[in-house]
Amino acid sequence: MNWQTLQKSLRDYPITPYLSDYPQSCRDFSWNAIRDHLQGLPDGNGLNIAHEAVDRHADSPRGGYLALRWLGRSGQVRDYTYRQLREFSNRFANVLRNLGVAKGDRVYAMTGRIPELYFTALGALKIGAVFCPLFSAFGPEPIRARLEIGEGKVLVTTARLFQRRKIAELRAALPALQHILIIDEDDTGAAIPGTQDFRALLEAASPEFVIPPTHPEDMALLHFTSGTTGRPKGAVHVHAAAAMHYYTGRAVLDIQAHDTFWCTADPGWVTGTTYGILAPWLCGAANLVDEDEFNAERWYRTLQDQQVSVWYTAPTAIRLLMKYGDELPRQFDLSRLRFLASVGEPLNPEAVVWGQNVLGRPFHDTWWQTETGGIMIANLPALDIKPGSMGRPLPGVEAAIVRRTRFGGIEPITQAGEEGELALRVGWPSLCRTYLNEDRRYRECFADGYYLSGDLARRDEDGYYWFVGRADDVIKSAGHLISPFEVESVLLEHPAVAEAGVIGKPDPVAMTLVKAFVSLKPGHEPSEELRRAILGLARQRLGPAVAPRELEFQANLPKTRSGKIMRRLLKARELGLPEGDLSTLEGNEG
Ligand code: 6R9
Repeated sequence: MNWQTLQKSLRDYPITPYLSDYPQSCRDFSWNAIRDHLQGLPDGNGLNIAHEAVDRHADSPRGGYLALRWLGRSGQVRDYTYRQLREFSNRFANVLRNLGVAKGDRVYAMTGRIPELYFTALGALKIGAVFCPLFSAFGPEPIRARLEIGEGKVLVTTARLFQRRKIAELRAALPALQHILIIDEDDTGAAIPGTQDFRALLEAASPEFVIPPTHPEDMALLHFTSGTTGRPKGAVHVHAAAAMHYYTGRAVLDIQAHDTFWCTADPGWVTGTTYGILAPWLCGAANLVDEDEFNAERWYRTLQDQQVSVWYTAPTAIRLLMKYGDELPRQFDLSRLRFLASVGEPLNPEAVVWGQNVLGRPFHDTWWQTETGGIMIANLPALDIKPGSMGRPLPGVEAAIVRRTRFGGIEPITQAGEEGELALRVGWPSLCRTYLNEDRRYRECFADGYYLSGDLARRDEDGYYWFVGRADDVIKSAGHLISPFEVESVLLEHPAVAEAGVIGKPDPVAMTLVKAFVSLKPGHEPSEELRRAILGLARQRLGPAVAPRELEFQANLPKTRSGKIMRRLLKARELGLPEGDLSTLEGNEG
């Protein structure tokens, strides 16, 4: 590990970062001072994220600057200035208003990364509706569940995804879903019955829109996340979160107004919305969006040709790039890159150093969650990087390592290096306000004024936090959070499956792969054909992002005496690890 190189690289940082003195920023910190950077709606009408992200710049001398550069899959480029973004989002706000969409109504988008997605997000925020992104690689079941829980009133999607995800068939089960707006991305001109044409509506709508009064606590974003059990959880975020999106954009990612910023995450996940839509615009930068999926050469070319200066990506992508070798990036001029950051899963120290040696800059790991609404812990530009560590809490954020006590409280662990649950003292502006319709489940995440993250971590003697693992069974695969329960539920739909247990199995690139274990109903025998049929069903229902990659038959799955599948034990056996406490295992009377 070349730790010296990393310290030197920070001294070489070419400009003064926004946050340049960590101890002083911690001492002087106030959320009110951060909020003062936001403008607020005219005439004291409150706070609206879309106004802060776009309209405020459109009205300023920055109005003519590049806000969004979209790179299409087959080489198209479309540019939008802040003024144009204001216009398109105004139009979409009017489309929604004309459809009778009201404050608090849920507007879903499942589109892939195309410009209309960005107009949809901003337009929905402008009218006070709630923007809810869905990942385009979700299959019909995750889509249905999320539309149902959020009572989606409007769904914006593309003609291709509408067909592929069989949305027409879901409709009968979704009484709240009143409008489906279709983006005809191939310009086929073919109308789909029961839907409306997004582009025609946009064109017909007025480009003038006045954002109605918005309270900072009004619901703005709904992001679904996964738990170990139960249905997906709809994390409710409010307009006040804009302060955090802005602050972390500046203080962690060091996005400055002259930057070209590229976040590779899809807006179907929280990173792709917070940092792929909102934060760069809140910071007044040019936001680069690539429609295409991962492709090493295309990515390096994009970094070079688009002169990306700040880049936010994920460990799986970095590990893939590393696999393509060091020669490829050396063919490109990456000298404009100033700041590289990573999120979503543990970033291995080799990847941090590889960034330094091969791309010219180290990767700065950052930690946060759907629930926190913004980055909480990071290797900030002003701090030396400890490769392998998530970094230190942001000024204004109070983190702790705790142990849960028997009576619902917590106990701090003050000893450096000791493992416990990562907790955050409540008080930052973007903490999700509840899980939609599941306030009890939400309240279970809190004790003694702290939000309990469900992650296990350690803090070292220098105050850096190190990720240890999840405290629950939730799976992170290629940066996507997956509920084993959601996968098991679909496996159980197969007529031959009696029981299902799903675990994350280590993988050198994706971190973890979803692996399923099933036992069969009497009259069914394991076979290659059946294995393929069950995996095929799962893929069709769940989509490629969620479906298991591997499936193993077992005569009986290990269960507790109350009948719960012991995923922990399936995992220990799969990995050849100690089986731990087996006192609750069914059939174990000891
Ligand atoms: C932003 C996002 C949250 C979970 C989180 C943790 C894992 C995120 C990480 C990390 C190790 C990091 N995670 N960042 N693990 N190092 N730097 O990813 O939100 O999808 O809700 O996932 O991801 O387990 O609890 P979300």
